[in-house]
Amino acid sequence: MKVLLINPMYDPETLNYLRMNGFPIGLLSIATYLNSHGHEAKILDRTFFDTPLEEVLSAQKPDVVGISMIANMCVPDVIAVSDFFRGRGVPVYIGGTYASIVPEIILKENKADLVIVSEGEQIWLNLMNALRDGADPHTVNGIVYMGENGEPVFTPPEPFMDLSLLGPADFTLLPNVKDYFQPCYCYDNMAHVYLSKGCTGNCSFCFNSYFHRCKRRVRPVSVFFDEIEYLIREHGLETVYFADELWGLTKTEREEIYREKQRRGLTFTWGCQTRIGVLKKEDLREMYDNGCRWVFFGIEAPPGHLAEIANKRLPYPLVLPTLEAAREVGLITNVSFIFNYPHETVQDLRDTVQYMQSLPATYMSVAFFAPFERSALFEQVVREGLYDPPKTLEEIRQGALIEKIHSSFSEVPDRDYKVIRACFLVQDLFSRYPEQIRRERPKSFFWETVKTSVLNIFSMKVGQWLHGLYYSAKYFLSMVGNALLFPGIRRKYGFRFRFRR
Ligand code: B12
Ligand code: SF4
Repeated sequence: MKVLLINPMYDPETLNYLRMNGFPIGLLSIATYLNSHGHEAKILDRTFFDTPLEEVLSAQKPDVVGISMIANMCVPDVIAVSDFFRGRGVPVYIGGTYASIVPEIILKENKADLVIVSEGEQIWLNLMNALRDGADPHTVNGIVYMGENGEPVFTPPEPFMDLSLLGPADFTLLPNVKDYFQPCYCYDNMAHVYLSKGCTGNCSFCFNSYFHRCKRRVRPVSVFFDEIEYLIREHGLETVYFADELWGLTKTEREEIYREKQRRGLTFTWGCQTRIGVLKKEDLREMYDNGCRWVFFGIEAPPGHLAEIANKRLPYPLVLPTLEAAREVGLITNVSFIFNYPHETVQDLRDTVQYMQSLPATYMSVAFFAPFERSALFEQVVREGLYDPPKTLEEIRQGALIEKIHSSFSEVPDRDYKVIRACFLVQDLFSRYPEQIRRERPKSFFWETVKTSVLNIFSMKVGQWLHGLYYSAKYFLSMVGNALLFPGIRRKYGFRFRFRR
């Protein structure tokens, strides 16, 4: 079967970044798997190529089109692409992390022939084999389709696949591999590649429990390194961001990574996201010695009842020593927190601010809680009547601006949240990398960001760049304004700038 897998473009109304690159890893994996089983799959990444769809259709003549919907930031293009192909008789299947949690809405608006829930490779193969053999695709597991009575029908879930059946992703499916590379902290030519999928955690706000069923699986390390080695040798990849939710859970796993990296003589730098409690000081040192330069820890709430709401289950006494150890061995650390938990009080936010300011992390990221369908916290806020969930794709699209508080779940005024978040952002602008990194890469985060933005002019259309510049300037000014113009709010939460941490 001829399959065209499409990564949709961002919604220009909600895209307030200059550019967000990143391999469409899920699509690459599905296309590679289909091709290795006798189908003919191609990828069109509309974040780079806005070739008119008429041209795409006449050049490729796909039997089926697949659209990836990993988040709510691409809804208008998902609709446009789907309407175009379905209007010309080509079936459209939609999948990805976000599509998986809102299949009913997609189907009720008649934007797909079916939605694929969770991991796509095996389900796609089963669907394509069914179509090739003239069988009914609705007999395939892991999909949702519109039943005759106008209600969505879920087929039984497809068991997770054995990841050792997946070979290295075929990057030749992307004609512009280098365009995906970007700077990350003070390191260049970075791309996201994944070694493991899923996480053992069950945080109440996260998509993991539904999407990965709290299971974590690891690919063969040699396959991961085949991908990296190809990207380094053919395209000059220098830095890897592990796209894993929970990197390096066991010592055996970490040691296998280091051994394989050394065996192949690869010297790339890298970073990852993991959990407090997984890594001791000697592990962090080993990571640094093996090229790691940054670690992202999701902390999300201070110890106490907010942590219980988040169901984070962190070993809190280890937070401070882990961050101190990471700093000492030379790793950049980024810790994330969530504001706007249901029923959060002014005192809760004060506690969160004090806790955050007590941590020796290089960066602190703040996100405003926005409920993900099918997560425990989503169910809670709907049950308590605090949240009226989106019922249409248009309402989903409206919810895509991440720095906006779409629904307030707490008694803290929105202005206070915005001011405190802006204070952390401004503080981060002046944060300093650990000494070892400053010696290795004497670059400033602030000036590197400015440089990247300017260089982006050359890789984007002028209109696109001006649009991005307008939003970025607006975002920057509102951030600085919020951080500096409300000293009363800063005092209310005991926020004091800690520059040059
Ligand atoms: C790398 C990454 C990116 C990259 C590349 C994204 C891309 N095009 O693949 C970049 C940096 C561009 C990015 C951007 C964003 N991301 Co992102 N990203 C990730 C990350 C870390 C890894 C994804 C990955 O490659 N995994 C490995 C592959 C194999 O898995 P996969 O992508 O899930 O693909 C499988 C299935 O989803 C399914 N599938 C995927 N696509 C399709 C398509 C079809 C047709 C079918 C049938 C199936 C299918 O099958 C695939 C193979 O098994 C995940 C976190 C995570 N670890 O999952 C977040 C994640 C997907 N991102 C997220 C978010 C919120 C965003 C942004 C909105 C960030 C922001 N705040 O601006 C944007 C939105 C981008 C958009 N297009 O709308 C959320 C989505 C949550 C949700 N349920 O909505 C996640 C889950 C992080 C999180 N925990 O919050 N992201
Ligand atoms: S630890 Fe991270 S990935 Fe795992 S369930 Fe919690 S938020 Fe999700």
